[in-house]
Amino acid sequence: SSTRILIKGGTVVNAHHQELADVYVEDGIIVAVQPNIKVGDEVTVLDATGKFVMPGGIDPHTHLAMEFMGTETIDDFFSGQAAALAGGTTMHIDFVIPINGNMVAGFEAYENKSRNSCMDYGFHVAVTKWDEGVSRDMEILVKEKGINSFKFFLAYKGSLMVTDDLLLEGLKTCKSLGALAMVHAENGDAVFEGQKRMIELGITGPEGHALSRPPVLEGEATARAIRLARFVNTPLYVVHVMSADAMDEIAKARKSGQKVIGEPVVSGLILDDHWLWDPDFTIASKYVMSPPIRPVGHGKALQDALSTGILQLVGTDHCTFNSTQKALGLDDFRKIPNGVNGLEERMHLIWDTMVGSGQISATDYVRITSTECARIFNIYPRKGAILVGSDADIIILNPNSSHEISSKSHHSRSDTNVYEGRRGKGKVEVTIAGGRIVWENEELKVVLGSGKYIEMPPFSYLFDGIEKSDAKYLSSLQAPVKRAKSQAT
Ligand code: DUC
Ligand code: ZN
Ligand code: ZN
Ligand code: ZN
Repeated sequence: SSTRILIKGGTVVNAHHQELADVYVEDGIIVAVQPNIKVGDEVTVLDATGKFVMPGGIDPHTHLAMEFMGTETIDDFFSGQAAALAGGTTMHIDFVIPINGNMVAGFEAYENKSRNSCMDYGFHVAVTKWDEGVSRDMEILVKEKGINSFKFFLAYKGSLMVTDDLLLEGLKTCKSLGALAMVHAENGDAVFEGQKRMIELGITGPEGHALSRPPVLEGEATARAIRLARFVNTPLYVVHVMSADAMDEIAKARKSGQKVIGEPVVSGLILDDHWLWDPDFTIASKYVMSPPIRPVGHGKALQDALSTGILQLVGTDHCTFNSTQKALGLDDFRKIPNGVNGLEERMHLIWDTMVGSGQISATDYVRITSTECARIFNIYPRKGAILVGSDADIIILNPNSSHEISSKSHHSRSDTNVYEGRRGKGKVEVTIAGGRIVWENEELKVVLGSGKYIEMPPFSYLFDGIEKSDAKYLSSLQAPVKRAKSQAT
């Protein structure tokens, strides 16, 4: 049976343009975008008068069903995706963590975890060690498995962290495969030292987390990764940019023409670190993530950078643990599982904070929540657009309605929410994923197994011009200095 939906009378917003138009969907694909589309009675009609019709959100950064810090995230692919759909996100890209360094085995494990998906998804794969097996695995993942990005952790010494020699090998291999290198930019050795310092001072609570890994360590690692990517001449994607320090490095590199992408996350844009000083451990510990949520001022600087194009897209780093899991670190902040929620809240919070406040337009909103992600990971215009032929991943947002966030009503399995009690303008009233209405009248109607794995091809637009600049560099080396033979005696 075919599903046919007509969305009537709304303002259709794409990253490049907005217009009053109807949108007609058949069998999961957008087949018409124009005013006054006429259809028969077998079609489900949604009235979007006075509302915005936009591409579903794409979250470039989530961790569902991840084993981490001695436990596993409370949201798996089912609960995480259901939460996402209720909040207007219709695709996410999760991070495959290798099994004992084995990336293909890790990928297969994530294929299993995501088997019953109710929305479309893709994967990045982390690189956590280096040998010939790794470069072969990277090649298999790019050429056969639909992977076009690899993440390198410069923090988490002793588990996920990579050293500079490994990062350099990884950057070279990414470049040769047309894959995008991503970095978690904090100096892991210095974080380790900072943690020791706090414990020696007797600071064992959640505030020690913030104090042990200050912005300067994020700035250092961001600068280092950017410079090494420039040395290799390959594009770089900096995940979860949390500080002005890191953002300044990205701004400088972009100004010089280097291809560096910066991804702030909702928590870094909106929250500040005062929560970590809360006397109630349950409250303070829920804000523990890495890099840490920063002091007042950083969030606004990141918002400004997003609105001026220094930063390009917004993720969440959704990585949820309930309060009993967070209590693993009751006596030692180093054992608090790192991570906050955001997958369900991202679209609402960014609308309220950035569009509701007048900082950006609706078209910019679509760009930073959906279109830019699709372009970077090379799946545009199938994703990230309301165009004829695009996948029918669509939201209807009512700008005149409002929304309150609470763990009592959210769809994540977590018993807490870092945005508890927050009210904002704008409400996603309908979510259409893969041509199905999955969220309407505050009700989820997800279909297990309907989510598709989206293969992401290599060599995105970020690789344009790299061959040419390499050739220019090489030819500049091929004019050796002429020295007289007689001097060599
Ligand atoms: N940071 C987090 O807070 N959680 C998951 C991994 C990470 O880098
Ligand atoms: Zn990270
Ligand atoms: Zn505050
Ligand atoms: Zn992450």
